[in-house]
Amino acid sequence: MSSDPRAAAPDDDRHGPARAVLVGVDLGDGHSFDPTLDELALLAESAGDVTVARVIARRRAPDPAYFVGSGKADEIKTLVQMHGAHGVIFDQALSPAQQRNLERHIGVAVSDRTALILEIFAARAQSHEGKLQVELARLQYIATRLVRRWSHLERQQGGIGGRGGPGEAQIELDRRMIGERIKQVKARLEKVKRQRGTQRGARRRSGTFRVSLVGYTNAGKSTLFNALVKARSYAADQLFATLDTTTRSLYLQQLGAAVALSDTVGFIRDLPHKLVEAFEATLQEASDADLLLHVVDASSPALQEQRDEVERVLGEIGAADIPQIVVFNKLDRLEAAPRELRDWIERPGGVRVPRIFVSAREGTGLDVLREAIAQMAGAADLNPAASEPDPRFRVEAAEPGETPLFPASGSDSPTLPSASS
Ligand SMILES: Nc1nc2c(ncn2[C@@H]2O[C@H](COP(=O)(O)OP(=O)(O)OP(=O)(O)O)[C@@H](O)[C@H]2O)c(=O)[nH]1
Ligand SMILES: [Mg+2]
Repeated sequence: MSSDPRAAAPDDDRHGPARAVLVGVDLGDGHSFDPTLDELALLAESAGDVTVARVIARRRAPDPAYFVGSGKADEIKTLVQMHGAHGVIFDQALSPAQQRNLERHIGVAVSDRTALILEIFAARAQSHEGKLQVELARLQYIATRLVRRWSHLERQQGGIGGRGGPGEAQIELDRRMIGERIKQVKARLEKVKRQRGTQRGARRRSGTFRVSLVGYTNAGKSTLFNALVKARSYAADQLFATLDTTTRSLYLQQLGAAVALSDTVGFIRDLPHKLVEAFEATLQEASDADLLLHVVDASSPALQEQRDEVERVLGEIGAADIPQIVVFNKLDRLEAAPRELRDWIERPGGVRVPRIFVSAREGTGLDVLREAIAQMAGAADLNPAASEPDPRFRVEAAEPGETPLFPASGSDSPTLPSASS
């Protein structure tokens, strides 16, 4: 056993991806537990690590010192040495003390699911707002643990090494600096939020029907978004490929009008609470929508758990009562084709909502989906009398005082976007 805490310092000589040992602990009913650790492996991969071994433990309650028992801790240590692993990742949240003890015992960096998710978010954030939100979540995570050195905040990437290395020194200073920084970031986020609120307000007043794609991470939201609006939102076989909300106009022939379609950040089980809080502004896009397209990976063995988790987060952000269309995506991967591409499915509470089977990748079922969106938008009472036309599609009067409802053909007035079907 290594008694030198520096043994847990990041291995800076490492080249290529970090080798990780994954650990999951079954704490019995009422605790989320994935016996395959597949999702954690995908998270690790999304953070640039490779999984070299998986360890499953069973306990009635977490051990206060090591989370797992000392026998398991030894087993993990042996695996780490055998595979030359750079770090260990736990599927459950570790207390700062457990993390420190494990690092000392095993001799490599130890992190948990929360840290991993935060790291992925930090690496993915693109927009100013996204970056601020991630920084706030990380600062809050660190502030509640208070074992990290300030230098860790500067690190944006770098595999397990970037998450390792506890530092006892300077904690008091860190604490104050973190507190100050949190205040700054919150103030800046407030400003961005106001701007976003103004934009949303304009969209609402315009009477445009707002549709948001929501769903578990990797369900295929961005792929579907791209297929529907012919855009190129970043889609990839990574968890949290999308962090920023993108909105495009989607013209629906069946409706004879355009709706606003937004692609949003994906949800995941045990999403760190601070992260949900920090991403409030982004998630607001979903809670303000008139209709949610709940995209589900129909080929996932964890389909039900994933749907439940999404419903739970929707409840948390106040979006439980928004009408839904459940979109069963990845139809091309299903062994048995469904009898109908469109039927009904129950949401929690027994509400029946339309379910549409699609393959965003192959384009199957998209017309049925467009039709369903058009029906919901058509049935919605948008109170057009009180609304102004959407400024993006406003038709300028040809002569002062003359306001044509439709642009005369051949006029150079802006025209409606062409049908995407
Ligand atoms: N076979 C198949 N794969 C699909 C389909 N739709 C999406 N995928 C794949 O699923 C993976 C995830 O797709 P994304 O569109 O990035 O998923 P997302 O829901 O936006 O994911 P996040 O942004 O990470 O939350 C990609 O590898 C896609 O190519 C589909 O209809 N069939
Ligand atoms: Mg996406």
